[in-house]
Amino acid sequence: PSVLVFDSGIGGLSVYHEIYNKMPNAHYIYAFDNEMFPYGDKSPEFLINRVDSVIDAVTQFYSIDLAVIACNTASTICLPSLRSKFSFPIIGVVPAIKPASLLTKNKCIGLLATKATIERTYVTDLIQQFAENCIVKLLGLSELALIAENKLQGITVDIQQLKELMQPWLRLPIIPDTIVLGCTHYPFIKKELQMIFPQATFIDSGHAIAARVYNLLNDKYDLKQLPPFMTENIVVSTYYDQSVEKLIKKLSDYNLNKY
Ligand code: DGN
Repeated sequence: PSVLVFDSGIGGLSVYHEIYNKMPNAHYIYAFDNEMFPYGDKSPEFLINRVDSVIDAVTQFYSIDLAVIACNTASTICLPSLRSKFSFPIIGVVPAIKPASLLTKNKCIGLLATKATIERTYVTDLIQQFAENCIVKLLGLSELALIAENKLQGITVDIQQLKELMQPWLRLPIIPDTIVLGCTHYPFIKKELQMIFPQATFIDSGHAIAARVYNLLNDKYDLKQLPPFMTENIVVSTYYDQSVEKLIKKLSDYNLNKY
């Protein structure tokens, strides 16, 4: 089976990584919209059209059995229109509020995401539905995704800068003991975030998404019986520049090596 993983940047790689570990014998196409990165400051209307047209362009070249919108910012807004347009299953990522509510001991959860994600009614509804008995602190930041992108390109994370960004939570009388990484870029800077919140448990959605993808595809293909997929995995970007060149080199660590 051929799986498309999509994000605005390299964040979706954290999700891809989980899926690949569970299902190494599928074929992967990783598409990222670096021309329009970051998505966190774009309007819902813009994102609906843009994601639609990027996915559409990819399907002109590759046949897709399942697509993962590995971007919270896009998933909270684009899924209905994508599902009405494309016939293959489309899985989105949403912040892991529900598992966080089951894990928290001090009943204080932190949700770290892009500004766009924390403003969505989708997220407010999730909180109301699953974390009503908890205090949920929202922190929408536009800088973090870029910090994660830079880290993947070899630029060390400035812990002092990160600490500044986390001030709103560091000043709280009760600090969240469970922090939801509501943007797929953030697992890449989990180690640094953990240094700032040493007591906290961090949760992202990658593992759950991988299980979902596996189950859906396993119904159609008997995955255990499938031979290893021999075709190279593919990376597609919407804009080509030197930073993409550097990234592509880096992507070979993730078994994604063809541009
Ligand atoms: N990785 C994306 C997300 O999960 O929301 C968005 C990052 C961005 O474009 N700012």
